Parts: sequence; structure tokens; C-alpha cells
Amino acid sequence: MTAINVNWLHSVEGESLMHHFYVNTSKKRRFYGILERPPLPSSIEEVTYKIFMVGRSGVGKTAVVARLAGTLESSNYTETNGIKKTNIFWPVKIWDKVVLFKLQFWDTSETSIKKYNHILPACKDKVDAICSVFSFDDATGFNDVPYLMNTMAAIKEKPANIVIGTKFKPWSSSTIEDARIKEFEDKWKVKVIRIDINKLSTRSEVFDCSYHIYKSKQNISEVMFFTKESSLCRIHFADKQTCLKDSCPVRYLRKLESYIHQTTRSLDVCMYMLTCQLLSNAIVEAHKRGVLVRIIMDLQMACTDAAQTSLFHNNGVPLRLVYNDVLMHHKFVIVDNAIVITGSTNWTMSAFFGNFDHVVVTNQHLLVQPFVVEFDRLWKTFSKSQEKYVDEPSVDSSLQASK
Ligand SMILES: Nc1nc2c(ncn2[C@@H]2O[C@H](COP(=O)(O)OP(=O)(O)OP(=O)(O)O)[C@@H](O)[C@H]2O)c(=O)[nH]1
Ligand SMILES: [Mg+2]
Ligand SMILES: [Zn+2]
Repeated sequence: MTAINVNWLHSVEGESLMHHFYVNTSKKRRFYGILERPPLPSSIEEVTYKIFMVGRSGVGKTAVVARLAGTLESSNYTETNGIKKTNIFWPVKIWDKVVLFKLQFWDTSETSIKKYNHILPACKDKVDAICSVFSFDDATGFNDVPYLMNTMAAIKEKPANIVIGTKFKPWSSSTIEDARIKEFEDKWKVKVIRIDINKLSTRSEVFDCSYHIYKSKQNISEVMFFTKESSLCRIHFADKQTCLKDSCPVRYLRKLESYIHQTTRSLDVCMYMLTCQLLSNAIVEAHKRGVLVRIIMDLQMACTDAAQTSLFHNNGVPLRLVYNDVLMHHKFVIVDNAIVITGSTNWTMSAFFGNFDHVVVTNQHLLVQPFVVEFDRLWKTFSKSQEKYVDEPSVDSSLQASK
């Protein structure tokens, strides 16, 4: 179960909503004008983002918005005059709820910005995201993208960044190599959305825009409590079902799993005891899809029978097993250097199903940053300890009793 499911639109629930977004008789998208919105149940949360399009003249800003809105008709170029506002509604299922995104694109042109002093301030006011557009035809324009993103960095709301490359032709080699795009994505922590005009469906493009902004704007502060009663839920853990209890540990566990599933770049795990198979498998899966996973564990706990150490080791996940005169007693995980999951809870089944324990999840920068620094420090400090496990995997069986 992942936090977001791209295939959800094809599910019964997804299909039941989709007709609101298309004109019945054709495959054409339905356009919603000012004050209009799709007639979805009011229980569905609507999230509005104001997105300001920036990029060189003629690069395809207006064409991209029209394409995403499903209203692209002519390919004749006319410079945009003034500000053009376009609302695009799109539903996405995130975790266990459907969110209706209202993407409000603000599109203008360099000439308009120069001509009228008030256009740029109006576009920047309360903006949620800056959409920088470049063309795969023009390598020099791509060099400008960091500059485009940086000119907006002073805005106090700290807009999210999305980057769109137009005129992408998957079948021919482009002037901008994949390696350069990848390097850019890693450096600036954004995904480049490639627009291939020959691809008829724009679903993944709209999805990428919505989800990318959501991820950077989302405010995470979660608290989970595990109690003695959590043990009652162990029976429905087998089929991964949650019950109606708000504090159902299976729900919490699946939530933790979803954080690991949504990791795209790095996953740092520092955990005294890590025996939970569900979460261990999710960590290995992340490693397999290219996420930079690093795990620090206490050597003695890592050598118990229940520990998943050999699973990590056999899959080539980088490990540091710390053997010290004091315990490596931390329980924290950092997702993409942006989210911290921490608390009293070891990632073991006994902790999730029967201990009094807690977990806090946050993406508050001021809290996350010290964990990032501390993890790096620990990783460097214990750089030699992994060999110890490989050389002497002896297990003190008396340790298992303390689990
Ligand atoms: N082949 C191809 N043509 C595109 C693509 N995107 C845009 N174009 C064409 O490029 C031209 C310029 O597009 P616009 O969207 O008007 O450019 P703009 O960035 O809005 O330009 P200004 O309004 O002057 O700032 C138009 O003729 C589009 O049809 C694309 O992905 N592929
Ligand atoms: Mg334009
Ligand atoms: Zn339950």
C-alpha cells in the first residue's frame, strides 16, 4: 500500500469520479471557468495552488497550460498578453483520502512584465509554486532554470518548484542529455516533467504537477500512540486490514510503511532494534529502486535471531553496526532529508502490538535538520564497525530475551 496510487484513477472509485473531468460524449477534458467546480461530494477536500509560469519567450508556457487543461488547439505562436489564468481540477488519492487539486496557473510573458509594473507583483503574490519552463531544443535555456528558480526564492511563502521541459522527443537524442537532467534533479531536489506533445494522455503530467507541489507544501505533524490494547489488533494484521479504532496499530504501521514507499532519494535509519519484517522489506524495496539507504543499528541487537540484519546485508544495503560500551539506543528515520519519524518505539512487532510506545512524524525543517546532521556524524564516526559484523557474526542468545 503506497501513499499515492497512480492506478487509482482506473479503480471503481476513480472511475466513478472521472466523468466529471471529461465531456461525456468525447475524450475531451471538461473546462471549469471562474466560480465553477466539479460537482464532487463536499466531503472531498479541495486543495488550491497558485502556480506562476516562468521561462523564456516562446518556450511553450502557454502551450503547456493549455495542454494540461485539455484545451490545446492551435499550434500557432502568439505571445501572451497580460495575465492568463487557468484553473485545472484533478483528483488524486493520497494515502486513504481523495484530494481534489485545483491548480490555478498564472501565465504571462516577458513583454507584459516589462510593459506593466504591476504584473510581476500580482503573479508573485501568495504564490504556492513556481513552474520553470525550458525547451529540450535549447540547451542554453536549460542553464537558466536554476536562475529562474532562485529569483523567486526571496518570496516569503517559499513557493515549491516545478520544472517542465517542453518539446521532449523520447525517440531522438536531445541537446540536453539524460545525465544532465538527472544531475539537475539531484542537485535541486525537483523532478523534471517532460512534455512529449505526441503523447495523447496528460494524466501523468497533471498528476506529477499536483503531487510534487503537494509534497513540498504539505505540513506533516503526526503523533501515534501504541498501547497495551494494540495487541488486540494483531489478529487483523495478517491480512493488513485496519479496524475502526483511530489508534489501530495496523493503520499506523501501514502509514510508516507508506513513508518508506514514498521515499525518492534517501532513507536514513538509526534504530536500536529493527525486527519488523513489513518495514524491513519496505526498506530493502527502497534500496532496490535506487534510494540511498543507510542503516545504523546497535550491534548486539542486530545479531539477535529476530533481527533483519542478514536481509539488509544480503541485499547490499549499507549498514553500520555499532558496538560500544554504551547503547546505540536511537529510534529515528529520516525520509528524503525532509521528514523525521522518531519516538520511543523500536521497529519491532512487540513494540507495535502491546507496548506503551509513541512515534512522532514531522517535516518541520527546524526539527528535521539536526537529525540530518546527527545521522551524518554518526555514520562517519562508526564507519569501521560494519566489518565487525561480517567478521564476527556471533550471537549472544541471552540478548533475545530482552526483546
Ligand atoms: N513541438 C512542440 N511545440 C511546442 C511545444 N510546446 C510549445 N510548442 C510550440 O511553441 C510555440 C510557443 O509556445 P507558447 O506556449 O505560446 O510560448 P510562451 O512560452 O507562452 O511564450 P510567451 O507567451 O511569449 O512568453 C507555439 O507555437 C507552441 O505550439 C512542445 O512541447 N512541442
Ligand atoms: Mg505565452
Ligand atoms: Zn486495529
